[in-house]
Amino acid sequence: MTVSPVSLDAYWMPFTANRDFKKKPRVIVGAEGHYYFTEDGRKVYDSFSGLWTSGLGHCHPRVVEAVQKQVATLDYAMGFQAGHDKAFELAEKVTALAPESFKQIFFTNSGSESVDTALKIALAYHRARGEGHRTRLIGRERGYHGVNFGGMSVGGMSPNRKAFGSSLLPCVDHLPHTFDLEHNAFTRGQPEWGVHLADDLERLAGLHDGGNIAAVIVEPVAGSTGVLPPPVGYLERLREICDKYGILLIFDEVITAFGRVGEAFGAQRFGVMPDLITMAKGLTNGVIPMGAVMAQDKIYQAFMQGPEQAIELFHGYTYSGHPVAAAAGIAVIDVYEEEGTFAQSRSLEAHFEEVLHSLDDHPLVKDVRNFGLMGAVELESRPGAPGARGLEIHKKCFWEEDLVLRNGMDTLQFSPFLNSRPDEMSMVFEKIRKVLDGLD
Ligand code: PXG
Ligand code: PLP
Repeated sequence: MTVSPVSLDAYWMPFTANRDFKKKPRVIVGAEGHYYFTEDGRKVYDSFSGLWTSGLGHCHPRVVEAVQKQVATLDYAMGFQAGHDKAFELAEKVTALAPESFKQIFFTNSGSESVDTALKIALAYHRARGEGHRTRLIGRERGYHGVNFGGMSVGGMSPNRKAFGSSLLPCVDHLPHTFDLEHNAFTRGQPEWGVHLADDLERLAGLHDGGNIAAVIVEPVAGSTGVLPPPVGYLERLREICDKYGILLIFDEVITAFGRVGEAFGAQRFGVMPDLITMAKGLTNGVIPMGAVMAQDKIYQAFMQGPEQAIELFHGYTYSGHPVAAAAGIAVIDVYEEEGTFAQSRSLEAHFEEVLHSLDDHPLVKDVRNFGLMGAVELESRPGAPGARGLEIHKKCFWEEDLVLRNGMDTLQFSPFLNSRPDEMSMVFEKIRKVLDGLD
């Protein structure tokens, strides 16, 4: 490190090659708008808007002001058997953005907590209706639903499950993923091929009896695995099969909510209504950690029975609805509305698709895919060294091109700001081509 005198040893970094990173750390010390400031005094462009989090850009003055004000007014308030104004206000604002049948929202502190909360709500909902035998949960291969035990169990990322295999939840199955280069390579938007993969849910319903399945959870567009948009008709088909067997459909919208796919929620963009929606990231623009689960009214109402003094759902976090996070969320939604962010995001899709797919012809590129303002460029791996090429590009971009780039192994991922400047979007891909050209 060049500026801070501190040692790097104490911090066990998340999802990071700690030893490699600490040899030559890439340290960010500030941010404004679309740029980070590095410890060695450079200004670098953020091509991932945080970690899919910060669609409005960094340190938006409206949000900064709201947070500063709130932390000096009410820093924390007990949230169990007590409430505070900002949590109620945010709940109303988020549900107002959603389709009408979503009327209640439960706050958490992250996407992982939101997923585990949604799974618990699904199980408890069936129990409240006298169908406590519905315990089976269905996820999807290559799905990412966070790192807690529930989310990891329904998730389908093999490296994240490997060390924990024997401790995952029982009664979980997975639908097949929709990635298939033979049919879907270089697709722009939703692939035409693959709707039949949803029919695997029929097979699982046949195997276990659909009446034993509690819920199916999918990301409307799989994000973390490297952007897999749903095949045309796929989400509709899942909804149909869930309806047929009384299975709840959960959309994990931790990435896709709040403008990432040009609407408040992916559910609206695809015109498919799930029963529960999880969210995080864009809920506060990443400024303060916060997540949530939004439920269709019928689900909340199913819990509202029995003695009125009884707690209906034995679940909650110390920081559920945290006042400072809620204040950030309120300010962020105000900005989304005032600046027309979701429409702006939608209007940038065509240019993004164009510049992303400008890499289609590069000899190192195996596939390019996109939906909304989500994009991925999958590279040929270096023989015997999967992930090495992706990490090398990430480092070259950071040190030589003043560009922060996200790579998941050898897949480069893109999450442009929802208010990106088209020329900056173009610049990102010009720089990446230059770096790719210089690789062996
Ligand atoms: N569900 C989905 C769909 C996610 O994308 C989570 C749950 C977990 O959220 P938390 O807040 O617990 O991390 C996520 C998070 C990447 C990347 O590079 C993706 C995520 C997180 C970090 C990096 O794609 N997704
Ligand atoms: N562990 C202990 C010992 C606790 O007392 C609590 C909460 O009171 C938790 C874990 C859960 O923490 P949180 O509510 O922040 O998720």
